[in-house]
Amino acid sequence: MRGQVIAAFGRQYLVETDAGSFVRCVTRGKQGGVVCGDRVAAAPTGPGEGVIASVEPRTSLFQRAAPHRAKPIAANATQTAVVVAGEPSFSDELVCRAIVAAERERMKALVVVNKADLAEATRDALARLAPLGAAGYPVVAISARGDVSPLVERLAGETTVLVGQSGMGKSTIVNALVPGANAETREISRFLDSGRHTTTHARLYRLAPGTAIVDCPGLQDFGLAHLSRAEIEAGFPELRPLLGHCRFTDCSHRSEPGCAVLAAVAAGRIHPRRMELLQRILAAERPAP
Ligand SMILES: Nc1nc2c(ncn2[C@@H]2O[C@H](COP(=O)(O)OP(=O)(O)OP(=O)(O)O)[C@@H](O)[C@H]2O)c(=O)[nH]1
Ligand SMILES: [Mg+2]
Ligand SMILES: [Zn+2]
Repeated sequence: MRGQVIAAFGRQYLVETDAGSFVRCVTRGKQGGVVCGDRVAAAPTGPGEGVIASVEPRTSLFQRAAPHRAKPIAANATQTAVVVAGEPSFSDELVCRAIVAAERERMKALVVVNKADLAEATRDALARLAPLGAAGYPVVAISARGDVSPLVERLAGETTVLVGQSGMGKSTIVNALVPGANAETREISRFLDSGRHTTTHARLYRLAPGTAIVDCPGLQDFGLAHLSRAEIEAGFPELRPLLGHCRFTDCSHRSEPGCAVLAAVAAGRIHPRRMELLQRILAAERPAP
């Protein structure tokens, strides 16, 4: 039988078959490496149970990575929605990093500012996200407790991964979008007395044929050790037309004469905060030899 992995917990996988049934699967031997969203072929081993025999080639693999350790998040997704909120506070560097990882996989990306009902904090959050808006990314304000329609418009026909720091309201958004999803949110987890991160594994929910969202555990960091210097630079779309136009081919865009990127910043065509984030990320992930 063929199907899609809709949840991955350790080495256990929940597979939704193309026929519409749910099968609890394991992998045999040292295959591993199965990710939420993977399309798989599985062999039944009992009622509602099976073994994953093979994984189909992926159209995308959204992942973060520490040096020598990849941390896959979701396979075959077409879009990343980074969820932030006015409260608790968020890191614009983490947002930027997640978007760079999405760009690497040719996925679309947008930022969702949740908790729009907290008006003052939301205004501040939107102001901090202005550089991303200027770079061309949609920035959509919603309240998971109220109106989520500005987000719904962006989801049609896509498989969207909801990522972000803990407590931003990803699972609350899922519950607003998917009747009966019952994703665990902070209130429920407090009640169950579980740990700090409310969501513990990625889970795919179908909204309509061809439209799905993936709820993920909260992230505290977003390593990009799997990306080259060039891939990190290309993760800033406003830089792409300039790359290769600096006087020196190995230009670091810090202080070199004839730097096309610094010229664009000086001319106000690139937001200085975006440059700052690029340099921070490059310094952390790809220190110059
Ligand atoms: N005021 C307000 N609170 C919200 C909104 N959406 C979510 N919250 C609250 O924010 C808290 C965190 O929500 P969750 O949905 O559990 O957050 P999460 O991003 O899934 O967190 P992790 O699973 O730990 O990554 C809960 O107390 C929610 O009730 C909103 O639109 N407005
Ligand atoms: Mg959650
Ligand atoms: Zn340069």
